[in-house]
Amino acid sequence: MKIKTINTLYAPENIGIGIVHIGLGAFHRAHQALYVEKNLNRNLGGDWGICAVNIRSNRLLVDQLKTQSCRYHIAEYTDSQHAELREVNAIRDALFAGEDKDALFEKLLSPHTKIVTLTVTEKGYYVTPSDKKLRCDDPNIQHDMQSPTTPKTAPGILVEALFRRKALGLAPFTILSCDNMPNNGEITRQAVCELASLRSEEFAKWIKENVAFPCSMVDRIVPAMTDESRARLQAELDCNDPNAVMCEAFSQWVVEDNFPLGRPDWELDGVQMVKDVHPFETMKLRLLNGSHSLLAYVGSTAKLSTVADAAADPKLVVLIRHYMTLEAAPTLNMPEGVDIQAYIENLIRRFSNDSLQHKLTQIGMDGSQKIPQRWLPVAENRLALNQEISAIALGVAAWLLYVRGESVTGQTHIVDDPMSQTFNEIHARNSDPESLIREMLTLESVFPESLRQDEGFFQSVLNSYLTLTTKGVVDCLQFDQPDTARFGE
Ligand code: CS2
Repeated sequence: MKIKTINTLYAPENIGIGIVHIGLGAFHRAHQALYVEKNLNRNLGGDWGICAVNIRSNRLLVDQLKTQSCRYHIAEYTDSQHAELREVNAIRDALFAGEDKDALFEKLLSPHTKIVTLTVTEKGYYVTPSDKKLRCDDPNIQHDMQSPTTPKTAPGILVEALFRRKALGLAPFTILSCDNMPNNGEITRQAVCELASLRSEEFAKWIKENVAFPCSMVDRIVPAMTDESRARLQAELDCNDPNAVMCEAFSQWVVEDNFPLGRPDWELDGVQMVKDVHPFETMKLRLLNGSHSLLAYVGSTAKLSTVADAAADPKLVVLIRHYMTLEAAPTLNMPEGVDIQAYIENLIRRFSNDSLQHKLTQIGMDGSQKIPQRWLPVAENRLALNQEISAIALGVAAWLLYVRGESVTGQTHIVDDPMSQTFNEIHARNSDPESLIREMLTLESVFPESLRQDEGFFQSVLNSYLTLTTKGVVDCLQFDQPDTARFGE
């Protein structure tokens, strides 16, 4: 095994905090914090250190990080023989802001805080996946409406912090979403402004006019850490760090360049600072994340456990090649200079990285929040042109089966999704597949109107569901290897 180690070059104790990050998980540690680390290394210091915060879960990680002055390691695996082990000190403080958020507000109200970044997952924005409107009926949002000074949600925290900054005459920080949603900056703005307008229209108008919500596309495969992966890091890299993260070598970050209070000179650290992130976001969401979700749901009906297992199955590779090349790619406005064929082949290589034990169940969680941006715009777009959507139909069918919580052969699994209760109820009252699929496809928060009304969509999903449940997954995987010369038709 070839291991390269990279150490911090600056003095961590001299770093100022300019960024507050909400959502301290493995992804943040392996992605954004790495770009900040590179920036601090290159500049031999600076004031763009991070205060990383968890507002709901994972207090243990915060406590553990603090016991080692927030220093941790990233293990980047190119393959099972090549890895880079990097020391990271970019996170300068960590907070768990459960019931008591005073320390968090102190940071958010500091004039030194110029940027607030977020990785709170799709559901952490409290918007309805199909139309991206704030979910005012959610109990946590209701709480934040009634008690705005003691908020529980990320949008509520941002609104209260902006309110207090405005009252103090402090310029508002820039809010940068780093979650996998198209137009993530706009979605964040929408959630924050809707909540703020309940306090006063004038305040919401002030936010609209004064707060920047740049969009960003984030990309790096970072499986959740497990005892097994920690043991591997120890055995293979001699890394005995409970807070270490393991990920692939690939990393990409494309950020809309809109930071009124300034930003790190990230363009020198490999970040693509651009005017319009949208083509990058849709490309990545529909191709990478869309294929991931296909592998997760179809792969789990084939009883596979990791992405690498699924990518080792030739039939599943044909499925995602078909999906990407023939269904998703023709719906994209590709970013300038990107060779789509090479992008697709590179994704398949990345999925085959067998040193990452990326569990299909991790990708399968929160499907109700993910598939509306990964597959459904592709389906809408293609059905409007009378084009086939067989891979997406199979994906939706496999997902609808997955959320039953019980496989065709009777094995049960946990359905980790904010809508799991609804799925349970729908499955319980529909033993007949036709009525089941009909009712599922009427879910307004998931399916846009055009798909809810599309008989062709219903039939395709139903056919796949019937084949999946009566004949099995192998019969569903009769896709032809796409002829790449036909690409873009
Ligand atoms: C995955 C993503 O869990 C999921 O839904 O599709 O976390 C994926 O690994 C990243 O977006 C890759 O950049």
